[in-house]
Amino acid sequence: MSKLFLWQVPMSPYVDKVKIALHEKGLEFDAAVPDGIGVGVSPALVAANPRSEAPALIDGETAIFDSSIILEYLEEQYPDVPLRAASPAERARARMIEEVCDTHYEAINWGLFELNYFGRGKAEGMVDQLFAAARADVAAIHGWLTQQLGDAEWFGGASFGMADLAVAPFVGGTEFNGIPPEGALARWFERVNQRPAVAKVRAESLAGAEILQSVSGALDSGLLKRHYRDHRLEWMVRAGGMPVLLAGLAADNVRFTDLAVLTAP
Ligand SMILES: N[C@@H](CCC(=O)N[C@@H](CS)C(=O)NCC(=O)O)C(=O)O
Repeated sequence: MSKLFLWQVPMSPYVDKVKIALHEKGLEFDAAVPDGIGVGVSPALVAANPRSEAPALIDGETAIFDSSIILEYLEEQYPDVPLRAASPAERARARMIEEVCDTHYEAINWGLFELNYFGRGKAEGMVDQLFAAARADVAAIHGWLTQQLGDAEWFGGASFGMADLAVAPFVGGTEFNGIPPEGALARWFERVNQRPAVAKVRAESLAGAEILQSVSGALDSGLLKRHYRDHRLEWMVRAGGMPVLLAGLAADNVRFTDLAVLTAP
């Protein structure tokens, strides 16, 4: 078996989901950050992922993109340490939790990063309003996650599993942006961070986050265009940030998915 390889970027919850699963399964892998994320296209990344996003996993001749699809692949290809629950109903529940985190939850964290690290909303005087919207949405998502957890120790019930690794990076991202979890969710977050795989990935993510201190000027200099994909766009509009979005489009530091990338050389 050739060694697995993962394209990664710092502070990506999607990348971190995959890394936690790889460590939990005891799979060795190399990882690298592609050139040209955020502007331009890295031919090496696009060869593995025509969407030009991390994570992308390379396993010998097989290249896979999208964290959820990668997790399914790992579970099927490397079943020795299973991370899925035994029952179809529990598996479905874990997938629903993952879906909510990948879409609605990620969009809020995205907004928080925009405000905290990319200076978005200042020129329009909208920072307080957008923060308030983000706080309210975090409270809603954390409330829902707390319900999902119930009295159980893990999102997967009695044992750690896919749902736990699918939630942890997002709660970490929110905490990094100044909104820590509370109550049962906070106790779960403490527990989950005691797992060596989660702790290792979190430490690497936080170390990678240092780059954020130097990126605030990247939007102005044209070095970075932020990808307003899917729910991120919805979040900004719903939070009242239409003027922020329009300013970003005018300044050309906001971008949408470019389908030409699918066939980029
Ligand atoms: N649905 C994808 C989303 C992956 C994604 O959005 N990755 C971001 C990093 S968090 C990325 O690589 N963006 C590329 C860019 O901004 O150019 C997944 O689950 O893997």
